[in-house]
Amino acid sequence: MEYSQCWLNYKSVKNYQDAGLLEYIYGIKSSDSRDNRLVDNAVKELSSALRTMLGIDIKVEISDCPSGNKPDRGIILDIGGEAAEGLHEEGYRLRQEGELLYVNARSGKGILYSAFDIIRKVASKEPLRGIDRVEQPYNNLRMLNHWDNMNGDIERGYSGKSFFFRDEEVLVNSRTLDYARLLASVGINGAVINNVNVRGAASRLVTDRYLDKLREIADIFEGYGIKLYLSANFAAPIELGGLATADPLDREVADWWKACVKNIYDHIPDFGGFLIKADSEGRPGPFTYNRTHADGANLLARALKPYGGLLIWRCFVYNCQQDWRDYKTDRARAAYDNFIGLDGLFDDNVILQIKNGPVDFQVREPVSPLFGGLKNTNMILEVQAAQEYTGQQKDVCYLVPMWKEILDFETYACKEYGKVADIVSGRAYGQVNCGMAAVSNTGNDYNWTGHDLAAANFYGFGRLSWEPGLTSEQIAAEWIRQTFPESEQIFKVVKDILMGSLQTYEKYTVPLGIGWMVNPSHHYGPNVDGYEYDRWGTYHRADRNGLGVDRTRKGTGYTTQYNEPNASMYDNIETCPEELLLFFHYIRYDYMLKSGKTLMQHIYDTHFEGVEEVEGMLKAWEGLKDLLPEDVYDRVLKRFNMQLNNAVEWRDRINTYFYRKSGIDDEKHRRIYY
Ligand code: GCW
Repeated sequence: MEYSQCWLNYKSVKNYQDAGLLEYIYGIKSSDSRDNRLVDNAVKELSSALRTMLGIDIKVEISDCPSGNKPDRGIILDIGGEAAEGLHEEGYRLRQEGELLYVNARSGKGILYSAFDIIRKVASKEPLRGIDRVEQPYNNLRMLNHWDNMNGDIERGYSGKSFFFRDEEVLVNSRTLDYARLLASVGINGAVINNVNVRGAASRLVTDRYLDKLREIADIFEGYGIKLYLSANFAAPIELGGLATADPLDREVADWWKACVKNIYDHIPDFGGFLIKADSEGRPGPFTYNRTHADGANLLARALKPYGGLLIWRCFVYNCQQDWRDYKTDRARAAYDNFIGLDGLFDDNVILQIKNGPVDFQVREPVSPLFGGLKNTNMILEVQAAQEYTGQQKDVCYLVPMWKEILDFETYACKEYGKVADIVSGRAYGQVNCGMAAVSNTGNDYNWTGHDLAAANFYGFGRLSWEPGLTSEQIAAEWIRQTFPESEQIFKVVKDILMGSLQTYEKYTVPLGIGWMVNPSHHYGPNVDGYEYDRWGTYHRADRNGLGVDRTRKGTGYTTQYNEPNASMYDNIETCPEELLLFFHYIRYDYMLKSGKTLMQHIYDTHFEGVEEVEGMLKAWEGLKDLLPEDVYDRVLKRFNMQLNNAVEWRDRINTYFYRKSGIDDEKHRRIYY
């Protein structure tokens, strides 16, 4: 096999109590051919999974006639009917009655999602008898963003090369289908397949040069309920169209985009829309023409509108030419400062895509104040499954707990629906075009995600975007049960490793929310001053007395971007959550934390603990040697060894750096390199 099937690599499930309900699958066709394709795929997935898991013969029948002779036992997959009334378009009802398991949905998508749900339940040995549940997605948009380049490289990719592009060509092969299956199995319904930094050949993806090939991908996606999106180049009218300008208010520019979009839909009727990174890190945008980001986004949105397309516009806009001597400019302020004044000015098919934090996917950041700030704008929450700053898929770091914290954050924007989960799902302000996106952590490695355990983030993002109410433990448990052979020991060890991994990573890397301290450009491993005197606006400001950035009212004023009481909470050193203390305040090394430790002692202790915890994980993994497939065991073991080296390097560099700055000894007299 060229590659693994991740969590769709079905294993035998012994003595499943409700197997008797599953021996027969009866699918009812609808009048819509697209729905029927999805139902066909649902039946295919379900029957092959059940055959492998339960080791029984599964009989399948697909009927044209809703009132035909239904079986008296088995699974009935039905679009429409009373039971589907009032459901979300992608939702379904799962109900057992007698010897029948009924699935009712409003579309083929609902049927497909129910199939993977049944598979999940069987893999986890959850009972089906007695079930009567409605499942529907909390977010309408559940997307992955690939930062894949057309030469086959992946920006911030840690799992091999792209499986969408190579040598400036679009790839369509068995991976495309298996990728679609993986996405559908966790409820993801959109994928942007090329990097937001659109350069060179990637600019031409929107042209005839590539559209036929892209249509093949879109077609495979459609059978699994996924829409294809592209990142586009804002300067395309100049680069491709030969126009003198890309000014969003220029008539010819608008016409160029209209023709471009029409041509895309002529080839790909199910096309989702564009994702745009503009005026950010050197990418072109409306600022060149003294236009606003609303002008820029609406220009493209209007071209997409007649076809129902969406225009997703990123808020990652900041000055990346800062002077480190400038204490007033604060990169953390940038997204809010650039976009809050535009609230309400975007067309209804524009969505602003906002990174979870104000800076850039660090291991710990506060939630972006645009959530709770914007009130009349569609939003997507962008998180990064690719572990750029969280161990690059060499170190294990289960990110679902971080994403949960973000979704649970109370913004106080409105009474009932103030949580980030309610804002990005559109509940707070009654919006439809909203949801979540993750920068994908996949590539063409055998296991798709470099680190086998990083697949839990791929899986977990999908599940969480479908249902943010799931707990991190539940998601981990589901993933483990579907990924590994049945064994309580494997289950316990892997679950403990995953659940502790983010905290461990945070302990041995950057303290209390300050961020960065990484090697410039590739971002793996410690380099405390790596960005300190650079232009990127990412400073820790450490001196002999303390460290941290004063982002209070008296400092950069960033705290004022939050609603009350959050603004005051962060502003006051006493009420600021300690895990974010250095993000918001300059703190002396001898400052006493609530734990009764000084800041300096906290830094020493967490760094020693972090390494010990990695040693513990490595040991626990070694204990699984005889239970796991050899290749899985070996791959992960290798990564744990890399992680241990990384953790030791972080511990020693951080401890030494701050010892040298502060001159304060470790109370426990452990080894610090003076
Ligand atoms: O985190 C930074 C990355 C860039 C990335 C950028 C972005 C795609 O270091 O590699 O570019 O964010 O989100 O646009």
